[in-house]
Amino acid sequence: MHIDGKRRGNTLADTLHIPAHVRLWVEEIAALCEPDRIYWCDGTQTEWDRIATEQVARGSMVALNPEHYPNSYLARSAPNDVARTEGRTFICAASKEEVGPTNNWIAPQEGRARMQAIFKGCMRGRTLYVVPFCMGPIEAENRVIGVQVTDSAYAVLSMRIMTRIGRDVLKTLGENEFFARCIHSVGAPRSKGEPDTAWPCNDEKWILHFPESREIWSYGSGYGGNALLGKKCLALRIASVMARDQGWLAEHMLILKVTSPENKIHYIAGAFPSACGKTNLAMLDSTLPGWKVETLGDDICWIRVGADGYFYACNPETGFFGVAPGTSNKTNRNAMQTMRSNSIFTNAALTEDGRVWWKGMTDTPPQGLTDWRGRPWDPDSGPAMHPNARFTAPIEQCPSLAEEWCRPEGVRLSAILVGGRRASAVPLVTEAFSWEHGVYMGATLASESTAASEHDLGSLRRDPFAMNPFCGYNMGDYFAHWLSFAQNEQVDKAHMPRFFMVNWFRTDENGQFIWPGFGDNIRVLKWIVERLEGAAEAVHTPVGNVPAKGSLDLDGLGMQEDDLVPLMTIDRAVWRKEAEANRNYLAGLGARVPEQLRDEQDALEKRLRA
Ligand code: SAT
Ligand code: MN
Repeated sequence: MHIDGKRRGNTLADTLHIPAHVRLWVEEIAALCEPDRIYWCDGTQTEWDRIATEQVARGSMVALNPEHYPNSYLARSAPNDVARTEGRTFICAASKEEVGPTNNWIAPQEGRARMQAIFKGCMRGRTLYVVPFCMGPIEAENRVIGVQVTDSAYAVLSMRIMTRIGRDVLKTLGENEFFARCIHSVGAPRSKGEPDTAWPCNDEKWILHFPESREIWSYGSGYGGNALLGKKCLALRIASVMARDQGWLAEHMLILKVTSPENKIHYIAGAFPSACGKTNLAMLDSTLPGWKVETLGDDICWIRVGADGYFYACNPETGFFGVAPGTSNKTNRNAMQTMRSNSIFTNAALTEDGRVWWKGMTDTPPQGLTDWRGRPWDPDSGPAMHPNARFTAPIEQCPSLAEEWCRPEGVRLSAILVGGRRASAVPLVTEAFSWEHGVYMGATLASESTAASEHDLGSLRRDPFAMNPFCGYNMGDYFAHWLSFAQNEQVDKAHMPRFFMVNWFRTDENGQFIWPGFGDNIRVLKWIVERLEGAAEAVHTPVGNVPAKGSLDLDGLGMQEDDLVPLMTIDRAVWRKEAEANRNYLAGLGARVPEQLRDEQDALEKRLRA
């Protein structure tokens, strides 16, 4: 393909099927960003190897020891580019009211004008990579195709792990067929003509979403959630709007498969705010003989109602972008195995023999670490890795992967979990009374940060369905959308997934966790499955059904029935406060919170008074 004399595309582009409307759009973006070169990605291993080698040569990545981590790399970010920047993330819908109180808003026209100005010439001296990608299996009817242009090689390499990219995606995209336009730049160097640092980024960051045109403009950051635009930006923020309009759900949920000793299979999705062990639960290593958990996804779940009226879940990604610190062979063996090759590590510490390290991986740090800033580690100068150090690893390498993980039609959902980190009040597991009650549980979901749970309980962070940073429209409308499925004619009401609230984090008077968690969470999943099958007993409480005495399998756990009492008791005084806090929270979300949720609120308060 030919752009102009100076900015020729790679010759590879000649061998790709590039629909004219994609080519034109890329030309338009290139004219704005003025890169030195345009490169169309075909998504092959050869391409990945070459780009990675280039990045190592220019000091942007470190090749890890191939004996321990074949074909894997460590990247170190700029110290001011280590996480998502929610304060700089905007939804450019027609009105502020439409995005609601949980989103930042800029009017679309103003947003566009700003992006045109700030992207002008921002890629000078760099390569513009074109990454055609697909969220969901390519052959799935409801996959979403996007094209990301980016000047970040790290983003290109990461996108190849996290999504389906390249030749096959372009081949399936028809002439004039819709694709999500995703424009990303790490931002111009601060002073003109300045050479790029190992991790270029800009102090000024803008993450803009245009839900109407399904378009994303991201400037100034190379970090995962800001730069891999298929993930949070498209598969959650934009997709949540598409889902609202088209009658499906784009959720921040894991998907797992539970198999019982009798070979009964259930698929379960789960919404958990960050730092609640979502990835660990998705890869749970069962401690109950005969009970098996397999993984389908750890972050994003698209849910659709099938022609048969059941709910079908699908993970639109192909990789994990997981938090590294705390991950070890003790806490998550499957994750450790998954990232043993073909992976990218970001802001981890480096050992003398070319391996990565983070807190929790081993009891004591190895000698001679290089810290995440690339300096010999001095324990007095802070942790060796960044607390948000990440691993990016292909899902296919996960030992606990369920073979049907990428089935185009998805898997039939039996249950939906919602859970946060709660030192008090919330029982180990609570079954909702109804779909509406379950939506209420999701809508009022809250979590304490680790630090907060040690000190005061006041700093409870609200995170409805763990979607607070990811719902691309008004939260009240989002709750209404969830509720609408109970009235949806397409839905088989007898087979809707059942809601359960879980909490692995309740502590005793000494601040110690009461429940062992991790692999023993299978005991809770077992109870849930047995509830679904009408086998396990439950006790009715004002907040939902909790396990009856003897119904939770404690075999081999070393805990007695009495030890469970503090995990299951509902303290009415505490819960009246909890309910009041819920009421205030919902009120703060404004007038679009549906009446039906207020009814659930009233009903809860009434049950607590009775
Ligand atoms: O920080 S990211 O959005 O990239 C990942 C996450 O929060 O799950
Ligand atoms: Mn997430």
